Amino acid sequence: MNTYETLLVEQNGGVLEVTLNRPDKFNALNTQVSDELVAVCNHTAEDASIRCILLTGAGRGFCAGQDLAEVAGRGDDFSFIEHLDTAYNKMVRAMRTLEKPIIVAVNGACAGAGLGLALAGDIRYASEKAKFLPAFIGIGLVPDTGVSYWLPRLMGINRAAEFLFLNERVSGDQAVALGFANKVFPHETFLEEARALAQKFAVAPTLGLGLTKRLLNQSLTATLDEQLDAEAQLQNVVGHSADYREGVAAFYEKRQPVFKGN
Ligand code: LHQ
Repeated sequence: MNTYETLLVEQNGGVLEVTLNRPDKFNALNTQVSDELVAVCNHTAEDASIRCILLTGAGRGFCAGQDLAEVAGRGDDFSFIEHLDTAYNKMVRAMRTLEKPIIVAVNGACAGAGLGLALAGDIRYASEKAKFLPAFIGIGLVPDTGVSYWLPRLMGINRAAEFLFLNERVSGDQAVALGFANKVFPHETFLEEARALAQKFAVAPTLGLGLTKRLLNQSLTATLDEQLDAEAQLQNVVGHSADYREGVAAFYEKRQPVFKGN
């Protein structure tokens, strides 16, 4: 396993629990954090014993977005393009192309590129203490880290415009109503709920989940014909897998299936 300085990383069974660990900075992002998250995704892709990632934050915040101390006052030669390409965009791409589920457990403030990080996961559970804030326009920036991609798709373009233009601060309940968080739980239990879901995924057909994620990713820009073709292609892959054979056998034998992930 790699060593990480900005993350706590612990494997429990088939779940890799990853905690953003800069609590004094509300887990604000810098290039090191995003590089380490890319390394976590690469490691997870290669290690068959990891079948799900659970991502959360240490302390009061989930992630306050860009660490402003690192970019404030940078001169005209600072390239936002280069910074985003080499840091946060790489992180989003690594998370979306990782063909294993990523659960994001939002424990507190989730702002700016931190919102983009949360949206790059597959399922979001929120604590009652979570608050979501675009933050970008608050400092005169446009959305980045995929936020302008996900929000119109998840909540509709009219609600996305309101949320982004007004820089609204919304609770977990509001995030569920708007369609970008899945569930909210009391702060005391929400991480246990997220862990329980992660353990479920850790014994699920991992290949099937991964290829479902691939289908969902491509559905966002595909035609119906393209999607039907992709479904048929990928069904032909999982349809020859050990987990499919086990699933059907367990159904007829009236027992719980034991999925190995392949
Ligand atoms: C922070 C931060 C932070 C450093 C709280 N940085 N210290 C941008 C630029 C360049 C290229 C790439 O892309 C981006 C994308 C972006 O992410 S833009 C958006 C950047 N983020 C923000 O503007 C959010 C700023 N923070 C906030 O609005 C609030 O702090 C939130 C809503 C996160 C939390 O509010 P509160 O619970 O009221 O806590 P607080 O404001 O008191 O903050 C706690 C501490 O965390 C505080 O430090 P201090 O030493 O005073 O206790 C903050 O300065 C620090 N902190 N966010 N992004």
